[in-house]
This record gives sequence, structure tokens and C-alpha cells, in this order.
Amino acid sequence: MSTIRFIHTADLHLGSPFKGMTDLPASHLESLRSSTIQAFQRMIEHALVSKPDFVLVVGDLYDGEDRNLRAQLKFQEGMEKLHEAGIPVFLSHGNHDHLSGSWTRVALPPNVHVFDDTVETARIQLNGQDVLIHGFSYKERHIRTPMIHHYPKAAGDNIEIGMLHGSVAGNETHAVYAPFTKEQLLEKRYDYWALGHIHLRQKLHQDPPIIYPGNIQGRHRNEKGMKGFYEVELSKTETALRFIPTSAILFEQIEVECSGIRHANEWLKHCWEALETNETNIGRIVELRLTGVDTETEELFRQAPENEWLEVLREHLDEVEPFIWIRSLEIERRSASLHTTPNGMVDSILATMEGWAIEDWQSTLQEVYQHVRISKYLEVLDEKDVTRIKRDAKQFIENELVRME
Ligand SMILES: [Mn+2]
Repeated sequence: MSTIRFIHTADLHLGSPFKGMTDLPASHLESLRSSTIQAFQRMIEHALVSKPDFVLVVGDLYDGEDRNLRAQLKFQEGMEKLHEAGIPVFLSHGNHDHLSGSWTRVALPPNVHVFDDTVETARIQLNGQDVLIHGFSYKERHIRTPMIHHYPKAAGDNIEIGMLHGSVAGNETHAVYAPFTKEQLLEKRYDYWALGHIHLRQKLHQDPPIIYPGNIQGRHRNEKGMKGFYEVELSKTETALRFIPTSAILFEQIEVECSGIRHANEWLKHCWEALETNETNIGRIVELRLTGVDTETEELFRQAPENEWLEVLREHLDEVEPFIWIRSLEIERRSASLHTTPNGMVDSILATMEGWAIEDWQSTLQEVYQHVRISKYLEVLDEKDVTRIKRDAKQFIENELVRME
């Protein structure tokens, strides 16, 4: 059979409200709130030009179970364009846009196949041969039992593709939905596994490919870098994957090397040089880390409140297009003095903190995380946050307590 070509995308999260980002200036927040739809439209534009044989959307089309009306209409519009171009779409709903939610009805054109809540097989004829696509939609938000057992084994010479929104069993960093193991996927002998749910782009297996394309637009500081989808060329013997970027706004962390800096204007220049290196022509939300801060540079930073440095930098970047918004400024002090003068109290505090497992952190912070009003503005506490909190705490103790001596 000859080669087929399709788009594999997932986790569009259309209509994401970006609740945790309300500290952004109104115009940036507005851009951010339309970024998921913009990224989706980039995908549609790409499809209209490249004309793939079909498009797969593997769950979480919408961010909320109410399927935000505006997002639905934009999605419908996109599907209509693909319909006019004769491009079929196979889609399944995930944990975010599960079938038990309630939403305003919007009819999709006939080129769109929506998978039911049990695993079923859709067929499409290409070059005179059938391509089989297996998948299901989430009946409710929490599907914690494996669904992999319901997928049929491949039989015959057809190209067979599995669509599955879920995660590897035992993965601690995400809520585990429809868990599976890599071996279970391979046992089905499909030619391609189109996964969704994990927002970080990754290949779980090379041949046959088991792929998470990631989401099409970062939604917070833990979803950094360029996002997009894959265009896949697939035959019985070969695969080629091409990543197509879609992000409308970028989340980034950038380091500025500050050793030897003695004057404020010099610092601004360094910051600008570090920011300038990015060549993507889109708005950026940046966490800036100032590294290599020696004693004299630290002295310089101490001459004005930390907040003022941030304000000054924001002002400096005010006119830049597309926008660069510095979300936070973190000064990483070298504090070399501590290591030469051991301090019993500091050491014991740090050792206690080091000994805490993620569960200890969660229980320590539970009052905040379970607070009725605050909790909805917080993202799930993960390893990266804990590392950051530890680093900040260590620095705080070193700078404040040690200095008191
Ligand atoms: Mn998702």
C-alpha cells in the first residue's frame, strides 16, 4: 500500500480561561485568551495548504465540559473549511470535554467523525485500500480504568491507527486516565498510536510510532516553549514525522548572566540581549532568572527594591512588538559565604526540607491548596514547583538569617 499522510493533534483546550494569569495587563490577557483559538486556526490553515488525507484530534478539544460557545463556533468554522476542502476529521473527546457535560448544541459538518463512548472502528478508503482508525470518547470526566483491552488487535494488511487519550500506568506527575503500558499498545500491532492527554510533546516508541503531539498552545508557566502538532507520513514500512508549530503566545524562562555587572543601565542591556535571541515572531511571557550574581552585583540590586527592577525592565520593553511581558524576576545569589561558615540551624532547616516527599509538601501547603477561593487560581503542585520553593527558601534563609549573625 502506498503512503498516507495525516495530521495528528490533541489537547486543543479551546476556550481556556487562563484564570491564573489575571496579573497580566488587559491587552496581553486578551491575546492570551484567544491564543488557543488562534493556534487552532493555524492548524486549519496548514491543513488547507498541505491537504492531508485526514486529521486526527485526540481529545480535550475544549477546555471545559460546558464547551465554551465561542470556542465551539470557531471549531465548527474550522471543520467547515476542512469539509469544503474534502478533508475528513476523526475526533474523540477527552477528560476535559467528556460526554456527560452540558453544552450548547452546535452541528458539525459530515466530514467529521466523532467517536462514541465505547471503542469503535472507523474506516476510510485511500488509494483503494481501507485505513482503520480505532478510538473512543470519554463518557465522563474520570476514566481511571484501562480502556486498552477494548481495542481490537490488528488483522490483515490494512494500515491501522489507534487514538487514545490517556497516560502510562503509574505516571505520578499527571492524573492517570485510561491507563496503559507501552507493551499493551505494541501488542495491538497497529501502525501508529495517536495519543493525547499529556501536554508535553514526546515519542514513547519509534517503530511503530507511539506519539504525544502535546498541546497546540502553552497554557501556563509549566507549558513552556513552542507547541504544535505532527504531520505524519505513514506506510507499512516507514514513518516520517514533521512538527508544525502553532503557538500564538510563548511561555519561557530565560537566564541572564549577571556576573561583573556594576551599573543599572548595563543590566538592562544584558537583559535585552538575552531576550533578543528568540526569533519567534509572537508575544512572549517570560520568567527572568538573573544568574551569576556576585557580591558587587548583589550590592547593586540591593540599592533599589526588587519590585522596582521589575517595573523598570517592563517599562524598558513597553514598546517592543510582538510584546514581551516579564512575569517575574528572580535573583539567584551566589552567597558563597555560607559554604565557608557552616551554620547548624540553617543546615538543619535545609536538611528537613530536603527530606520531604511531594506528599509532605502537599500536606504542608494544603490550607492554601484547599482554600475555596484561592485553589482555583493555583495549578497542581508538581516536582518542579517543589524544586523552586526549595531553592527560594534556601536562598531566603541564607540571605536573611545568615546576615543577621
Ligand atoms: Mn489535555
